[in-house]
Formats: sequence, C-alpha cells, structure tokens
Amino acid sequence: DPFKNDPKRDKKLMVLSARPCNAESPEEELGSWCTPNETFYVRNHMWVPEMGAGNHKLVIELPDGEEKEYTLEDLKAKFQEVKITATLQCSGNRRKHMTQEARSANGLQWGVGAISNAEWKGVRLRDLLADAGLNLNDLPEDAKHAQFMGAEAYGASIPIDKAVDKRGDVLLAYEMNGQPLPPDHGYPMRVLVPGTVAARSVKWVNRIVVGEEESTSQWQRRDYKCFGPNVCAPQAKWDEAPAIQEMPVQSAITSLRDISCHSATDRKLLQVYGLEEDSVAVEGYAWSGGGRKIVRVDISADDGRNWHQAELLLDESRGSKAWAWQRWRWLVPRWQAGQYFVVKAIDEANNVQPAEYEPHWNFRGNLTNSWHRVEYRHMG
Ligand code: MTE
Ligand code: MO
Repeated sequence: DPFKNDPKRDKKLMVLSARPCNAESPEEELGSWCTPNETFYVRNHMWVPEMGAGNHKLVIELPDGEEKEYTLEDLKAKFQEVKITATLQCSGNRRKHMTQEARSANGLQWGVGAISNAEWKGVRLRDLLADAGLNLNDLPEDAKHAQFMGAEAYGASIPIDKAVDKRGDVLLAYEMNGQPLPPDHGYPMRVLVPGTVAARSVKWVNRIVVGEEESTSQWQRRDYKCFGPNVCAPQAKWDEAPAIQEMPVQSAITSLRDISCHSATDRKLLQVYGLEEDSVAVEGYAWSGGGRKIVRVDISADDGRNWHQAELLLDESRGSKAWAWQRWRWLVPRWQAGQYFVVKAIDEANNVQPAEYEPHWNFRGNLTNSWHRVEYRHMG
C-alpha cells in the first residue's frame, strides 16, 4: 500500500479526494493571518513518501554535471536562516466557480480554500547554488531552469532568474509556522517559491538540477498550462503553451455574516465602523503573484452596481516582497444588503480581476480569478 505513510488529518479539512489526499481549508480557517498547519490545504498527486530526516539527502546538480549533497543539518549549519510569510495557491483554486458560472472545467472542484498562508523558515536556494559552485555573478549560458524532484516522483521547475533573484526569496523550507514541516507539506524539506503557482513548490525535495531545460515531468509539460476558451483537450498544443509560473490577482469572500447591535461582541465591531444598526460583516483574502502588493479591495453589496472599499487589515508580513495575502473586512447596514456580495482586488501593477467567467474559461479550469460573487441570506 503506497499510502501507508499518509498521516492522520484534521477532520476540519474538506476532503475532495482521499487517495491521493486533496483537501481544502474550510472557510472558518481562512480567516486567520497564518493558516494553522493542521488545516492548511493539502494537494498531493500521489502518496506521502517515507522520509527519515536523519538520512535525507538533497543533491544539487549543476550544468557541468558537478554534484553536491546536503543533509538538513548541513542546511541549518552552513547557511543563513530566513523567515518569510508567503501564501501558496493551487492553480485550481476556485475551479468550482468556473464550472458553475461558465462550463464544466476538468479537475478537482476546489472552492475558495485551495490557498493558505504560513510563515516559512529555511535557507535561500541561491545560497545553496552558490555553495554548490554556481557563479551567480556570471551565470553559465546553459543555466536556464532550476528543476526540483520530489521523493515520490513529482517534479517541476522554475526559470533560473527567479531561482537566483536576491529578492525572489526562493527557499528550501524546513519549518512552517514555527513547527517542523508536517508530513503532508514536505517533511523534512520543500522548495518554497513565493509569488509563483504552488505547483512549483516541490515537497519532499531530494534533487535540484540546474540546466538548459524545464523539468520533463508531466506536471511541467502536460499540466498547469492555460489555453483559450475555444480549446478543448484534443486541440491543446501543450508544447506551445507556457508553463504557469507567476499568478494573476485574486480575491475571495470567506465569511459573510449578520452582525447584531444586540450582541455585545458584535457591538464592538459595529462601533469601529461607526454603525449603530444591524449589519452584515464580510471578510476574505486578496493576493497577487510575483510579490505584487494588493493596493485596493472593492466590494459591492448589490451585485456590482455600487462599490465601496474594504478595510485592509494590518498583518506582519515578512520577506523581500508582498508574498502573503492581504486580509480584508467590510461592514454594511443590513438594509443595504442586496442578493449578492461581490469582491474584486487591484494589485500594485493595477492588474484587475475579470468580471465574467466564460471569456476566461479554459478546459483545465486553471487560474480562475473572476469576481467572486456570494449570495446573501439573512439569518433572521
Ligand atoms: N510536491 C510534491 N512532491 N508532490 C505533489 O504532489 N503538489 C504540488 C506542490 N508540490 C505536489 C508538490 C501542488 S499542485 C500544490 S498546489 C502544492 O504542492 C500544495 O502544497 P501543500 O499541500 O503544502 O498545500
Ligand atoms: Mo496545485
């Protein structure tokens, strides 16, 4: 049984498939700045491989064929430790909305929870590559991609520029929210590529190859790509489409609830917003790829006719760029609440989310980021 090493999992996770385990974070768990390790979404293509921290070795191979090995202890002893906050988002996050609002898209039908945020500790990939002998100041011509191999055979790659960027913060991570990486998230170490589709953050990594080519794995070459809305599986020209790396701007509503002026705790929140009547509180996340900061979150309580700006909540973000999500909140008097709440975010490059789903439909349902619309039901 290849799944014999799969860990016991928190019952709060919403399981989409058990073997391999694919489970999303429930909406209640997406409200905190860092998602608890137990309820951080899980996306496994196969089983959780058997890993011993003591005998685990990470091999780095350079374009000239030179190899160097590192244990977890080597990483901790030889390199500067770095802590960053970063959000991981699966390219299939919100695929369910694409299926519901446009047409059926192929893959796991994730809601808003194929995304989570954590504080990661590890060492910089660029420091390792330099130690292994790669000349970062004058990269060899044939150093074009960094390929990552996982112990269970999953693999992916990123462009070398991201891998060695001083402000790219690509890590070999061994801690998550102050704990050793849990088995589901890559124990004893994973690659963490902030700002990039989570498919490139290879778990249980045991080999890194710098070379001319992208990873030859099916997840680099025959998956995690986008096509036009007219293309279905038989017409897809996989070799011509670029592998998804940086992600587009995204936002979603994770909580929509009635707030009453008769409740003491709710009253405190109402006061902060200068409201003295029963209201609706709406909360969620916004995030963009490439470390692009979220500069504004627009929210509507009447299906997009009138817009307001949500409050951007303050959190302790760490890292060279805005790798972590922006949480937000907005309160509106109940009488103003129509049938649908809608959210859209804007990042620092003024990228916006599309209003419609159909023009962005792609048969694999990747990168669904159209306006998130949630029906409001008064609790009475
Ligand atoms: N790494 C390995 N070795 N095996 C995998 O199946 N899945 C990838 C990526 N890294 C995967 C992997 C995908 S598609 C995603 S979305 C993220 O891991 C999920 O990371 P998480 O399970 O820690 O949330
Ligand atoms: Mo993913």
